[in-house]
Amino acid sequence: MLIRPILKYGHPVLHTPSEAVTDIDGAIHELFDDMVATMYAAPGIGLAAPQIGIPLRVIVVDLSVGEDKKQLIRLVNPEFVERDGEQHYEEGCLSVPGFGASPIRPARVVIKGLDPQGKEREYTGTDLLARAFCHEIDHIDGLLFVDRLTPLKRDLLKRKLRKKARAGDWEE
Ligand code: QAP
Ligand code: CO
Repeated sequence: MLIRPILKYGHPVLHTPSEAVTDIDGAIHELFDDMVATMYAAPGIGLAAPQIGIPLRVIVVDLSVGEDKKQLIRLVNPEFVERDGEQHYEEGCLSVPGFGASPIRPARVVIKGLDPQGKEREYTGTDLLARAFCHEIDHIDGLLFVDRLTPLKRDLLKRKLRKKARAGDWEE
């Protein structure tokens, strides 16, 4: 179980769609362990495999940040089953540290995927959990919250982020 470096805005892996997992083998179990350790260490409430440089469709979410074991969700190949309503709250991302913005997200989502044992699981999320699911599925599609803003806000934020990426200036 290793804490992995988190890639920052501008790294190509973050901006490219990830591949579906075909076999849930020991390497995937190790990936889950590393992702959970990295998320808790950050600390964060969600992480996707491309954020640690692995271009696979694997996500972890834990709104309790490790306080409550029952809240840890680990999914391979997650996809949407339903999306309803709208919410507009500020969100952030461990790959875009120090910046926040409010993309429009569904108020409620149902997603399905495979758990670490390969069993199909379905989760319903509202509010923050819905936002976390959307945010992490965006990551495996190569999208960051920045890409979900209105053109004006997006261009302004992207200009700041490109400047930071160029300066190699991500350490907080
Ligand atoms: C994804 O995000 C998410 O800027 C998880 O300086 C986003 O854990 C889930 C973080 C929206 C639900 C709603 C961000 C930490 C953590 C920062 C995170 C920062 C330090 C973000
Ligand atoms: Co993120």
